[in-house]
Amino acid sequence: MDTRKRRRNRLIAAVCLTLLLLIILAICLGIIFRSENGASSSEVLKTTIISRCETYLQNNDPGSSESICNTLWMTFTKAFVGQDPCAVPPEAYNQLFQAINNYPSCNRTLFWSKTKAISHKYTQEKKCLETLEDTLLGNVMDGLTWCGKNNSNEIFTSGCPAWTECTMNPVRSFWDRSSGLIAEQTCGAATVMLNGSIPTPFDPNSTFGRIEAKRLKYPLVSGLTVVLVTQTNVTSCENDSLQNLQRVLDQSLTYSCKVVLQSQILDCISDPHMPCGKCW
Ligand code: DVN
Repeated sequence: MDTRKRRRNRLIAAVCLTLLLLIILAICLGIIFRSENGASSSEVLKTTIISRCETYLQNNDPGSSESICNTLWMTFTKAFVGQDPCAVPPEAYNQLFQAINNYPSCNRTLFWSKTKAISHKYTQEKKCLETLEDTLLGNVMDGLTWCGKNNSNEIFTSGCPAWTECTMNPVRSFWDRSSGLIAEQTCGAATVMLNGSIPTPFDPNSTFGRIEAKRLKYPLVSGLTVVLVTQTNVTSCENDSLQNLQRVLDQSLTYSCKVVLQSQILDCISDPHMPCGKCW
């Protein structure tokens, strides 16, 4: 009996030791894997955001407090970390936008829709107008993806809900909130660059159509100029979707529309002596 008991105890001890060794091996492999593959996605995102923030402030607001970028990161992550990635409403970012709220001065806001590249090339080269992505938060977040998950401190930069998968995802809610705020803060004459090479330059389901156009209110805003960017001169400002835009706008706003060849804008951008007003 004793021999059998001793043999059974030795087997149990061997199994426990094996399990313990496997657990230690798994932890070591995890640490090695992570160190070999560098930082976690959360650390990569934080580094990207903080460095973009610091670069933006160095270029645009050198005297600003050093703590702004950490405040940006902290209030940004509070909006979505630990949350279902399809249950993050635009209001989740309220604290972030209360902390960081720089907007273009009057007469300088440029909206855009399906013209991202040329709009940004224009604002970055000519410095006359500013898009949302030329503000601190828009600049820092442009092109990034992020989400969290229920009851977890993890931050993911892949595998997040797509733009149309669910409307209250962290990325889309950020852009909806920031777009609404820049429109509400717009004053004086506003401009929008629309794409004259597509059938509906004004898409009511776009961010500009759903959110921004509706928030341009007289008398804070005096009017809207549409710059209809075309490759050839076949498009006109009489396009049906532009008639629809005029119906969506506050009827007290002045409205104008101008067809402009993309080549004219690009020539203007590339000529540092050409004043902004000559680009269209
Ligand atoms: O006025 C601008 C600016 O203020 C911005 O905040 O909103 C306006 C531009 O948004 P928009 O009117 O929807 O214009 P677009 O060109 O249809 O979409 C702008 C961006 O939103 C796209 O470039 C996408 O961003 P990305 O991935 O290129 O960095 C994103 N987007 C819009 N619809 C999307 C989408 N991304 C994926 N799937 C979609 N269906």
